[in-house]
Amino acid sequence: MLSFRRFAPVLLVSLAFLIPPGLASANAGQNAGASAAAAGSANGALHSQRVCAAVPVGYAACDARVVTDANLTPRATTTWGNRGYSPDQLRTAYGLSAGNTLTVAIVDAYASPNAAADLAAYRAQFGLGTAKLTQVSQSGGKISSIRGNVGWGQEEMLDLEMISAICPDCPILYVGARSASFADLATAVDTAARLGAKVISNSYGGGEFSTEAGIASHYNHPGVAITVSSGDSGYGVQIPAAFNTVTAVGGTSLTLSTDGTRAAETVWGGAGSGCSAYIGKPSWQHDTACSNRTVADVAAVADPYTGVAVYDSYGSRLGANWYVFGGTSVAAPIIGAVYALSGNTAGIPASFAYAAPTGSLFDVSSGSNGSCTFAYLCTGVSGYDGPTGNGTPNGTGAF
Ligand SMILES: [Ca+2]
Repeated sequence: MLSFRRFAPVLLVSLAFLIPPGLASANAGQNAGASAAAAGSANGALHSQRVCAAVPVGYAACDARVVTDANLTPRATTTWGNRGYSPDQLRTAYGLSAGNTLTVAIVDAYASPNAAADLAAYRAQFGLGTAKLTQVSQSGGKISSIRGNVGWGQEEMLDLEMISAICPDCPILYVGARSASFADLATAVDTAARLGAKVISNSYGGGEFSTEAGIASHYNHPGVAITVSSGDSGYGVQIPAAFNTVTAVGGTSLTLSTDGTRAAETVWGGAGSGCSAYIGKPSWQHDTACSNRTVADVAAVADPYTGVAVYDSYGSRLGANWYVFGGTSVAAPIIGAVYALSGNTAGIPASFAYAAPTGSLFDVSSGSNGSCTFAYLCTGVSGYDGPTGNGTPNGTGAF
């Protein structure tokens, strides 16, 4: 009896891996439905776990979530096995093909010592060719001066791999901050711009505070598209997504048709949205419920239960290096790479989605990330809404 009790949970977890490859999309669809039922609770009945610890004001946490078993142990496998969307699936869903190849920077705290090797393994699995990867510290020095951190290291791999998935030929610059303080992360963003990146993707955030405008200036680089995850805690706003010179990227649940095109895309219950407490409204935003900056501008897939494949060996055991990740940390680099494909980063690129050609964005119009006084701030509605902004990519025309 004792041995049965000990083995039963293991059996259940093992069975969960026996989903036939052909059912991966159908499985994602089922999961999306269940996730919608648990809207507003990123820790709902289905299981995923944040990979970065919560932090005090003035610091950031990464916005990545890993799919886990019922005990919140990450579900890791030794092969991809069609678990989590592949580069081909993401590009097909969003109508993307080869395009421009602007240099994309990723800014995160800390660094994974296995980053180059793990990125090579991911790209080999999906036939993406050799990465053009450069890694530097927040001051532009050696990446070896930046210490490792498993949670942030997984965030780094998610970011590097999403850029690779959407724009395989884009050079990638990784800039590692020496801590998760906004002071250090902001320095890393300035360094990324100084070193010539035309896109800077940021998949992290922290609570707003009254003197945050002092940080905001570091996220203002005209001529560079700066994408930022909107957060994974449902309705509510965090920085740097709240800064009005960045493209705030919300999150969706994405399901695919049998031909690989988008079957449905709805608001992910964990996506952040709402009105900034301190940052003024940019001239291109015209929604009426926020007198200040409204989050978000656009969106992409973020629901862990319709999540993406990620390869990471730094946080894994026994060679089980394939994971499924979600969080708006997935969405920010996807949108960053779409800007790189478009080749257009003039001025403040966050404004582009507000003047997008007809049909160049998919208008998400269902789902919710919480409750709010003005419905569009926390609900997918026709036209602009908080959780998904102006919508998700249909090609690169809106970017
Ligand atoms: Ca909408």
